[in-house]
Amino acid sequence: MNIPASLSVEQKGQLLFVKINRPEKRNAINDELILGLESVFTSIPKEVKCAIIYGEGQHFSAGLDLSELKERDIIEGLNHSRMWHRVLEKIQFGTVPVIAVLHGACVGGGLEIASACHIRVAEQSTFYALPEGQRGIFVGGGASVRLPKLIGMARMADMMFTGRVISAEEGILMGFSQYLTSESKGLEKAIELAEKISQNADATNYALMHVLPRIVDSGQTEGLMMESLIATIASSSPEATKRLNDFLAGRAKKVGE
Ligand code: 1HE
Repeated sequence: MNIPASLSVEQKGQLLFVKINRPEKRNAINDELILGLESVFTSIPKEVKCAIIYGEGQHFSAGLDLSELKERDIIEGLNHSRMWHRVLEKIQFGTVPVIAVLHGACVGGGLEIASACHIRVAEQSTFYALPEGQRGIFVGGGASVRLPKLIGMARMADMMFTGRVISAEEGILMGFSQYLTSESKGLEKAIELAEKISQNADATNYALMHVLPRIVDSGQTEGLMMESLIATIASSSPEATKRLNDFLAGRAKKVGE
């Protein structure tokens, strides 16, 4: 793995902790960092079941490192955006579900990274913005595809038209984050969730990561067929048979337990 100093990666049992570690620049994402994320998410160790990404310092991420932006010509700019797309697809469609723990600024490219994750836990201090509108540029890390699916097109357009800053509470109501915690409690919550996710059958996690988004992106006819196919594949695994038998024999937890 090619891990830059601005990224810390630690495996603890079945969980992988990925920390963006560039607090002096508010975790602004330069090329080294984004390529480091690619390296991490393309070489997840086999025994890992869930990854957690979070930021060091006062902010999750201030987005793209703007000091690198001014040095690119048009073709380099296109390649750069396509590189972000490639890396974020590796997070979204990698081998394990990824939980983002957010605090402070979650803006621009930072918001795009969080959007590519499977679950978002926001601490009270989190705020969201797309300053691209004010900087005279446009999102280039996949936000226009992923963010409207989470919060709706009108809200994303508003954020860019007006520079609106969304609070942690608003982020929950809009559907961007799924959990809101008090300050410094996000990681704890993410670990609790990651442990639950790690206990799922592999086929279920696979279906949620790789098939559900494709169903959502397709038409009803194709979507329903894909659902039938993956439902049949998942329920014919030995793991599913065992879990169903456990429930019928009273050995499995009831809903909510
Ligand atoms: C940076 C960056 C950055 C901070 N690139 N260097 N993103 C933005 O437009 C957000 C710009 N950043 C901010 O609005 C603020 O920095 C924050 C609200 C996130 C944090 O404020 P604060 O008061 O804690 O920090 P600061 O004093 O503004 O910044 C500390 C240092 O980090 C300072 O450098 P220094 O050398 O003067 O100490 C800042 O210049 C530096 N810094 N943010 C480079 N973003 C795939 S396309 C995605 C397109 C985008 O993401 S556009 C949105 C970019």
